[in-house]
Parts: sequence; C-alpha cells; structure tokens
Amino acid sequence: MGFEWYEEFVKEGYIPSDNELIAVFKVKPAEGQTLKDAAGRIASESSVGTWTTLSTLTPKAREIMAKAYYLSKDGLVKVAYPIELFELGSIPQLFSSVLGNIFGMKAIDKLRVLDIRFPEKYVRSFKGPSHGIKGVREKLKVYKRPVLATVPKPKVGMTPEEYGKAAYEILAGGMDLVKDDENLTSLPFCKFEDRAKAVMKAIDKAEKETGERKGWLANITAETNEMIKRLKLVADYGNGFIMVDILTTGFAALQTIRNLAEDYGLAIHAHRAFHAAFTRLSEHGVTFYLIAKIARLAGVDHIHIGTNVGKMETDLKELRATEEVITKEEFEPGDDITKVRQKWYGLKPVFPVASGGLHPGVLPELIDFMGSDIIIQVGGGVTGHPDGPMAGGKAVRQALEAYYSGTPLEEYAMTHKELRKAMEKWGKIRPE
Ligand code: CAP
Ligand code: MG
Repeated sequence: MGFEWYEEFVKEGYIPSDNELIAVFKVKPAEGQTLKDAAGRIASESSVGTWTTLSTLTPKAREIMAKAYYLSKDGLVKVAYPIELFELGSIPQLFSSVLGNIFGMKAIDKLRVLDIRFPEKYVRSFKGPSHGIKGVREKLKVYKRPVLATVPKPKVGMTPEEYGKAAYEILAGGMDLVKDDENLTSLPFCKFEDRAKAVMKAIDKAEKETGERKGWLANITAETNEMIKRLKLVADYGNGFIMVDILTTGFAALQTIRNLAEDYGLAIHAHRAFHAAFTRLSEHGVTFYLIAKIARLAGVDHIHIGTNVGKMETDLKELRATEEVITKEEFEPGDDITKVRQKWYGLKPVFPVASGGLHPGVLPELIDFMGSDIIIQVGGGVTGHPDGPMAGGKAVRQALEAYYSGTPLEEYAMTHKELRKAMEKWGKIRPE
C-alpha cells in the first residue's frame, strides 16, 4: 500500500560487514502475507521503522536501517544490523530490539530467533565469565573428572538444620557442591541467612573429613538489592559460589550481580528455570542455544544446558552445539545453516551443567556424550538413594571410578555396596 515502506528493509543479496550483528530467524508469515512482507516487518520493527512512511525520517535513521538480506523458501530469514543500533554492554537493549516487538506482529504467524552473530565490537563490550571453567576447577581443586553437585531434595520443605544435615551427608559422601534448588530462596521456614549458617558448618565438617574442597551454590535469586545483600553475606561466610535463576531475575540484574560477584571472588551458577516457556516450541520463541550465548556475554561461570539421558526435553544436536558454543573460543556451524560462526575474542568458557533425572546408572552414557569437562548435578539420584544422601554421593563417585577405570558399572557394583544399591533401585533407567 502507498503508506508502507517495509520493502525498503529487504535487500536480498546484500553482504553484511564483519561489524554488523546478524540475526537468523525462522519465520511463518500470517495468512495472506509473503515471506518478504514478514521479513521487511522484522527488519523494520527491530531497527528504525514503524508501519507507515515517515516525513520525520532522519539521515542517521536511514543509514542504520536493518536489512533482511537472505530469505529461503522454507522460511529462514537473515537480517543484518549496523552495530550503532545497539547499546554496547547492554543485554536488556538487545532483547528490546532483536527479541522484542517482532514476536507480536499480526503479519507474522510464528517467529523463532535461532541465532545471533555478535560482532567483535559488541562481544568486547562485555567482560564475560570472571572464573570460567579453569577458575572453577581451581577453586575446587578438581581438575580431570566432572565437578559434582547435588540438590538436597525435597527441593523445598527442609528447615535450615535439616538442610545442613543433608548438605553434610551429600558432601561427605563425595559430591563437590551442594546446590540450592531453583525455587529455594528465603522462605518462612528456611531463611537465607539461617541456611547459609547451616550449610557453611556442613561444608567445614565435610572438608575436614574428606580433605576435599567443597562449595555451596547459594541461590541468591531475589529483587536486585536483596541479591546484593545475599551475595555479600555468602562472600563473608567464605563460600566461593552464588547461584542465580537468570531468566527470572532478568539480564539487567544479572549484569549487576556479575560485576559484584567478580569483586567478591564468587563464581556464578546460572539456573535457567523459565527458559522452556519460550525455547521449547520449535516454531516460535528463542532457541536456548542463543540464550546460552547471551549468558556467556553476561558472564555466568556455569549454565544448565540439558542432557542426553535426563528427564528434561533435549534435542541432541542442539545440546552438542550449545556445549560447543559456550566452551570454545570460536564456533563453526559446519553445515548447520540455522547457526552462524561466532568468535569470543578471549571471553572465558562457561562450564556446561548436566542435570535433571540423573543417577549413577546413566553417568557413563552421559559422559560418553558430553565429555568430562562438565558439572553433573544429581539431585534425586543422590538424595533418593536407599541408604540416604551420603550413600548416594558415594554411589556417584563409585560410578565415576568405574567409568574412568574402564570397568562396567555392573562389575564395579559387585564390590561397591552403595553403587550396587543405587543400581538395584534405578538400574539404567532414563527418568521422564
Ligand atoms: C534437577 C533439578 C534441576 C533441573 C533443571 C530439578 O533435579 O534440580 O532444576 O535439572 O533442568 O529441580 O528438577 P533432579 P535443566 O536431579 O532431582 O532431577 O537442568 O534442564 O535446566
Ligand atoms: Mg531444580
């Protein structure tokens, strides 16, 4: 129509410069709309445009218009964005532009943001992880095998004393970290500071008994000023880690916390609760792969990415790519046209966390697929052991001993009671 100018945002064949941000979309136009109509709207609405032509259009606005430069017949659209469209160092503004209004446009029936290539200038405007994989391994003095964590279950419902007792048993049994669950923050029957006191006592006792370094993934998730208070309290107690539910706190809060955590020498464990609300549907939303890349920019040290054997829905190809893109210095998409090459310009790697429905019987398959440079969280698979959490921790360590000595679990279980009892209860089931 005469008042529209969306087609000015479509420049097929345009070759983006290295300094532009490139977004990859999967687009299903609404009834009566073409892919070109939809692509023009995406590039317009996520950069400088609106639904009608403007007499107020400035030369600068025209200069930084985004360009939909690649449209494929099966609905793949790539858009190039001049870097001046973005506030360097600000993740909220990235969401407000490329991950904002476009999801709600009538002309687009379904939209999924598959990947974003962040150019060098943008990547370098973030500090990234303060510890990275090496720094976390150094904190725990665990260098070769996966780092092990357990959430005391029930996920919520224990008093600080009960929680402290569970934490001691888990750590004395052999786990390196005790992790608060995603919805355990500061509750009437388990206030954050009371839990901190109980867990630190447990850590102290377990370290003395095992001679191993132990830690607490302290879930500080709350309003930002409260998170700052809890972060400082955790550091005062001498713990080396905090945990943040990064999608429920939001990236603005995470960026604040990230900088303070570095000042206090704390590594950040990122829990991704809420992600599946917008990552799971294959036709609409955002890939978790992209969320994980953004989390690396934001500077988390660990992030849950799914598993090949657990209870959470996981696409194996995506799992592999996600693990690679958060750990490698340079990601090459190979023949995967839905992803773009990404360099990290020295940003530290993020520890992949495998979690959800894990128990000793599935650990060999897990490590075969994800490798050893991971954090393995085993919640119910430790605290649900027939002989209790300490035996559960021992069973996990025995499963790893078996794996790294090349001994089948069943054989190792014959001479290791805790592993045998775990195998009797769960075998090698993959929980759903
Ligand atoms: C796992 C868990 C984690 C999930 C999150 C839970 O407990 O503590 O939050 O792993 O999923 O609450 O379910 P279990 P993801 O070990 O007892 O299953 O890791 O996919 O983000
Ligand atoms: Mg949990």
